[in-house]
Amino acid sequence: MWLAAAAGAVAVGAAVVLGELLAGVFSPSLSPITAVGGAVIDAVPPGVKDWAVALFGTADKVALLAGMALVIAVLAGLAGVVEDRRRFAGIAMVGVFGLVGLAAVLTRAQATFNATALPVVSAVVAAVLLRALIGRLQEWAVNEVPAGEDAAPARRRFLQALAGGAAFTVLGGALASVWRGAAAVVSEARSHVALPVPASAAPPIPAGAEAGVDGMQPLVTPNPDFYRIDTALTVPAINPDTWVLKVAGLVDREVQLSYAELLAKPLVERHVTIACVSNEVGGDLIGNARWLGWPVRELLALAGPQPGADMVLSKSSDGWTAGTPLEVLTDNRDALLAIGMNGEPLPLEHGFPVRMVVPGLYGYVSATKWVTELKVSRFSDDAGYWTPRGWSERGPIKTSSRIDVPRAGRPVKRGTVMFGGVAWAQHTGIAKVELRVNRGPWQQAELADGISLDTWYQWKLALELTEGQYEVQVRATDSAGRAQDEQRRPVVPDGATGFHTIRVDVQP
Ligand SMILES: Nc1nc2c(c(=O)[nH]1)N[C@H]1C(S)=C(S)[C@@H](COP(=O)(O)O)O[C@H]1N2
Ligand SMILES: [Mo]
Repeated sequence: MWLAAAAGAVAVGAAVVLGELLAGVFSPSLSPITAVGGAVIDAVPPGVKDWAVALFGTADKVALLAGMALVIAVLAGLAGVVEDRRRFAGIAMVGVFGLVGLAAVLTRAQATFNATALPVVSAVVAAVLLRALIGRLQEWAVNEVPAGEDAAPARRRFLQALAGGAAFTVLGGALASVWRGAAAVVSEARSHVALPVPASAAPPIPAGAEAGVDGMQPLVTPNPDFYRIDTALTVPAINPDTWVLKVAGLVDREVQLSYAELLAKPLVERHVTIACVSNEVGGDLIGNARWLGWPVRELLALAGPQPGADMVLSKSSDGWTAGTPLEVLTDNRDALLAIGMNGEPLPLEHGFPVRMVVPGLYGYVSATKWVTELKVSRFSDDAGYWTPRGWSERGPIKTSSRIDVPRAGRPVKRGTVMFGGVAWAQHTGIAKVELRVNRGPWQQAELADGISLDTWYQWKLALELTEGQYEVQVRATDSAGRAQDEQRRPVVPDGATGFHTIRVDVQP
């Protein structure tokens, strides 16, 4: 019975630790343990909370985690014993644990679809491990009865698997808790950041900026839905109190900036749509947010770039770099050292405490998250992370457009069919969006007001369509009169081109 209980505890322990390690890799906000703990905190009556705080003081969270570990271990041990008595009964218990995890994840404020993956993965892994361990234990028990000497290999197999699982749980658990600790300290620091009132507020969103088509993506992308692209295996956890940005290289004087100093600067708030060079035509690696920050040109002016410099190599705490034309960082556009995203301090995944946001350039040459250094340099002397890996040295965003409605694969009814989507030409603006059906004449769509030249624009067009299959394409023209490139090109080396093309199935 005790061995079966140990098997249960190890199976579930290893699976929970795996979930935490995966959360460490992908995003701290996915942690199932954090979700369950958060749900417990929300669910207990205030009296119990007061009692816990009085009893454990600032160690209340550690006490909660220890309590959760104890409860999980006891229930998991029980699952082992039950599985040993009746096949699949323990697995059913593990399934219930998974459902509890899933429910906890779904009740969190920032619930996302991705967050549901980890409790499911953990439950499946726990069930497989439990079955494997109990299977070996039973083999050993069966062999022991008729002939004692046959028991040795079966016993070894069980004990080895048990020890392996236990070692993974302990070592993985230690690693996960170090990550957790670092991320928790930084999340706590982030929650205490009070974003200053901007000296220059974002211009209000024009009343006509929403095209008003059902099923379109929101004009301003909520933080939890904002695409995330980076090379960071674990999200860097940077304490804002110790963060400093160094400006060095070809400058008259080196400058250092602390987080507190940055917050005290006259900040500006602007809507800017950023995009990834890996965004396929029609893809979703693009998002629009309201960024709060200090213009990079003001910081560079303090340092005084020297003649001959033509690039700024921004570096992140994990060593990633981007090479941005000096000209773009010093012209009149709102290239920002950003600290806020849609009214919140930057989320950890999006570069907390400070990142760069540069209107008009793809992220890989401009949008350095967790930024810690700006080295004023020359393109002939330095290169950003992706340039030696086959991507272009320069990465201006290409004018493009996307059809969001009707959704791919969703048949529509004949008659008036509403089309809607977005178009962007950052820092130039969009002048015109057109659609064509089955390569017929281009028809001009109704273009919504832009928030600014640096954001995407929504558009819509109602077309009369009879039953049948249609190919619909979209084309944007920027405010300088340049139509988007028709030629289909892949994302490498400097961004995809071509018209977003969808098939529409119109039904009677
Ligand atoms: N430190 C760091 N910053 C980075 C990257 C990275 O890999 N590491 N990727 C860049 C790329 S390729 C893009 S498209 C944007 C994406 O920003 P987001 O994840 O906030 O949407 O971040 C940029 N900043
Ligand atoms: Mo990117």
